[in-house]
Amino acid sequence: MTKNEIADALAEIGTLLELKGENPFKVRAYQAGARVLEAIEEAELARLIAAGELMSVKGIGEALAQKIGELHGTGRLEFLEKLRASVAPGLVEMLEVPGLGPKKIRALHDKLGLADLAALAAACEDGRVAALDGFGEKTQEKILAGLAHREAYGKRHLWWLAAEIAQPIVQGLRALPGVKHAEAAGSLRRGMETVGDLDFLVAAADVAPVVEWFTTLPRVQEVTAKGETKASVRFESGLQADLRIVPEEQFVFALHHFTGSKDHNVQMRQRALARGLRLSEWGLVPAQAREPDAGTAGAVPGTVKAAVAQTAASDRVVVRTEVELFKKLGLHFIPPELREGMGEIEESEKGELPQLVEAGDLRGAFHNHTTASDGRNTLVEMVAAAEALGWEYLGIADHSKSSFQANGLTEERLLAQVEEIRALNASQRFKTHVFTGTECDILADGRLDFSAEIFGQLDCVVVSVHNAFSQDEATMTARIIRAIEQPHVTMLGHLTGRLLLRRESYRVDAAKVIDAAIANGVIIELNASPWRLDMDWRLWRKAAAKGLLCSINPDAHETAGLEHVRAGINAARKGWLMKENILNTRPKSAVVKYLEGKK
Ligand code: DGT
Ligand code: CA
Ligand code: CA
Ligand code: ZN
Repeated sequence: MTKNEIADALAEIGTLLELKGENPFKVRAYQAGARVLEAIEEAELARLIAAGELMSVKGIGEALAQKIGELHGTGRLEFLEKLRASVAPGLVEMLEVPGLGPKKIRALHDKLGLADLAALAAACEDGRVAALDGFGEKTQEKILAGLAHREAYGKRHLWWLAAEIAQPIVQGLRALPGVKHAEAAGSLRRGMETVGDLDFLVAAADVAPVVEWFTTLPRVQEVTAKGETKASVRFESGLQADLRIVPEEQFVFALHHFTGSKDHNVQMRQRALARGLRLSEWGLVPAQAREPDAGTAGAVPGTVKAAVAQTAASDRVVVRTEVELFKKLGLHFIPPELREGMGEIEESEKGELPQLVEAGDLRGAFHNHTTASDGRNTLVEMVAAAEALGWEYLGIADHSKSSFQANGLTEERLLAQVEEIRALNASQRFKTHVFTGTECDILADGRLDFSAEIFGQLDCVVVSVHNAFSQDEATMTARIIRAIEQPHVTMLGHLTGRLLLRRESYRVDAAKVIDAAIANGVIIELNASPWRLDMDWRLWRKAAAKGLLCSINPDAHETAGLEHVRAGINAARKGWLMKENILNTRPKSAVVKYLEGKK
């Protein structure tokens, strides 16, 4: 386990102990231990454990040292597993309600006997929560709003988390005997920022063993359907998944159909009909294929499936790959990310689809945090991780002084970091070059946290909004435009501030900001954090065509966060972006030139 994962485990222990009403000193020891760990470098932690010297670190006593050692060595902790099992799941769920921490949940449980969200909602509705010491009307309202939010958002899941669940399942399906092909289709394959449910597709002759394997996966909480050719399950996280099993010759049609989107499918079917063909998840057949007699095996008379079943084998259009399927309809291959029914079929027909950016095109990334502000890994650790990814460069952009809640840097600390980075580059310790920078707050009136003189000493200036979210659209738009009009600004961070499934965007006129960014030669980032993916993919195609330059920024707060650029690549592809549209596909020398040209 990495030190950040261990820190998370310690923090979780603290939370669970607090939920159980344990001794506050014990609770605090775990919370403090988590923070202490974050300040130690990974290699140093390994050394301390190996040498048995963990207890020499201030804030780590015997109990913690033993648990850290166990987690580090085995990736598991029996103590934590038992603790999890001893706390009612309903209480843990309450932690996700904004405004509720372990202390309040404890009080709700002890004084009102509440143990799950349904009971909590009922108690809020009849005013029992407001009457409780330390709660009041305002808190009760906030809890109710949080519950309503949860209801609305709880139905979808972040692409990143859904992909983490889906990947091993696809691998597992492919490894089953008799399975010819397996893919995850649906919105996941199209790279949507959120996913409603997973759609697995398998080509196999023998259905039963595949269904058996799928419905007995470790994290399956409930099997909601189990039929002859399909099954549906719900995982512990609430995510649901459909599995469909088809004969090998139908696989490509089913894959295309269940990849969607619905709009894309409708247009494809119309296109097929215009060419005298009928396209469905079952196959591609001549539109005038004879209507079947009643009783065709497994097919409802009059349906396309029946038509396919009745069509002489020689009439059926044989297709082995999606490339061939598109070709039969006079089209070039359309990557799944573009299948949103937003003009991709027309462009494909003309042979004018873009050559979409790929993960391998990235040479580095900007906008990353370190322990200097609110990151969880040191500068050196971040650079080492970037080097391990094969990146030519890494841009650091810690928060600025107004973001005090994120330990933002003052001028003095920023300039000290610049020195540290220059020394690191000069030492040639890493192959990855480090660009200096800041994620500078855009103040409420559009001024910036640092002067032009400070900016002049940095390679890259990212400016972002982190407060006064409730401004009206005109004020917010003018504020952001004022910020990006200032000299030395390289790029605008997270345009709308949205947190997917958690927090709405602030109000801003994106079109106006895009025009201003282009006019001022400022980049807009595609923040690749799976919770942000901001600016939204729906805006990129038009913006890039107008000349806006993109940068895919992980906004990493720890080494593992650098890999979030994958989510950014997805969103960029959905936005029709090509390599040329993105700064961090350029080699270091070209990036240096670009940044210098901005000064
Ligand atoms: P999701 O799950 O809400 O994130 O979105 P999808 O796109 O994965 O939708 P889902 O799971 O309901 O269905 C998977 C695909 O199956 C969908 O993208 C297109 C296809 N599909 C589903 N229902 C229909 C339909 O009524 N008509 C057509 N043409 N295709 C459909
Ligand atoms: Ca789906
Ligand atoms: Ca589905
Ligand atoms: Zn930010």
